[in-house]
Amino acid sequence: MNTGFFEGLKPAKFEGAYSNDPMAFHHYNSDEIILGKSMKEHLRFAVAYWHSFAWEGGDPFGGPTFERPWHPQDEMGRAKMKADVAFEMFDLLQNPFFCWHDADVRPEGDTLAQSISRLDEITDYFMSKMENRDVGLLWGTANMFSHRRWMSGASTNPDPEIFAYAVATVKSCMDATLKMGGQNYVLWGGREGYETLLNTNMGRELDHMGRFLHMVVEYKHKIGYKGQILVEPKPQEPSKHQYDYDAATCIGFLRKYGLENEIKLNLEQGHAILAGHSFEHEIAVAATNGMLGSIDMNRNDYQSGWDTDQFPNNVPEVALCYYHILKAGGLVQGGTNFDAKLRRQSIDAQDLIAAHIGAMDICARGLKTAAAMIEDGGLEDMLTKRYAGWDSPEAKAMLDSDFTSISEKFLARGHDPQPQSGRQEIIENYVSRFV
Ligand code: XUL
Ligand code: CO
Repeated sequence: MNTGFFEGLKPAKFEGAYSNDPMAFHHYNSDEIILGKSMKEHLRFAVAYWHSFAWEGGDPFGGPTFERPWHPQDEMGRAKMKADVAFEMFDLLQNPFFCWHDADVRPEGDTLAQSISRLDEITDYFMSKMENRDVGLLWGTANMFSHRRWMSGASTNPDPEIFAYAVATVKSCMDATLKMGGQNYVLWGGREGYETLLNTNMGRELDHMGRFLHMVVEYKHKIGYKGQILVEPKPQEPSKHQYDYDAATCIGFLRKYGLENEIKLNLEQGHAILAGHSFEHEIAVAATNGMLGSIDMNRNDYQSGWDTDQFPNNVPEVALCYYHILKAGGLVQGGTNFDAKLRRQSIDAQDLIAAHIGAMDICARGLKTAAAMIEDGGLEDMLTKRYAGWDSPEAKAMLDSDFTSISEKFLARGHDPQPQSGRQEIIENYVSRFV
């Protein structure tokens, strides 16, 4: 039975760039072929359960602004109503995937055993709804940051009993992800970090986190899970210092603990900004190290300095992200998860749908722009020319040589190399022609 939450709204259709209908797709045309694959296959959109259905619209200065029929979220009947509404939204958007944390989808039990049995029950309920629909799980994850038990961390908690609680929690979420055919399992370490070094043994905590991730990988193989294991970098918020600061830090950590062939990265636009990077920087760092897994697409408010998790609306930014994703071979098993929430004044059901339609359109424009730049080949040509000096056999041989021989030969040549323009403005103008 339909809940009626989205009453009056129809499945969004592609109507083209000049349509005046705010509830239609203007750019996202799921079956349109771009560089040999449909937009749907390239972008692999996912709805984030936490922001769309679990978040109640509170902020540090005020309580919930959303009044949803599934509130308060403390009872399984209403968790099922929330799931009914979620799948009604998926019917309207035709998004191929969604993502959840355990805490988004089921109320916390009185014991961990009860929480786990509720997760089993609700994920069975999801599966019954997925049977006759074209929607899958992009990733599952455990919320090990909201409840007070996690305040000093999960795998990095000074209390070994909390470490054990974290193991049992992640095990149950991995089991549910496998059961649902989830393509990835994500670990974001919201409280894997610290507030002050005065009470923190950093080396010990890092070793515990490394061992914990090894156990995740061991369990993955034990249960025959074929999905990707991903960690999600973020520099701070909620912890003052988070161990998974950015892509480069995570890669260094994964290499140190011998996990570089088992774990990839889930990168988020807003987290990149918090770390003082651009999103394409993070994507390029992961891609260049063979560790690009998936993306959380959103945007931050550049004025506030917070992780505001807004829906994306900046085509030039998004275009450069997809340019680097396409260059790296695409999202493959990953996807584009809208880790984005409404503003707290956007209280209507229609706002939720419109936010996703707009975000899907922005990503479609970004993808088309990126594909056009790839097809034109201008950026690649400029790179080829810039590094052309390295194509000569003498230059290549230098990389197999040593300091003494390179110095001697260079001095013998008596050459005075002249600086060459980086042509940044010309290249930026080139990019602007496509956006
Ligand atoms: C928090 C964040 C999380 C992760 C999943 O900033 O991005 O929602 O994506 O735990
Ligand atoms: Co995220």
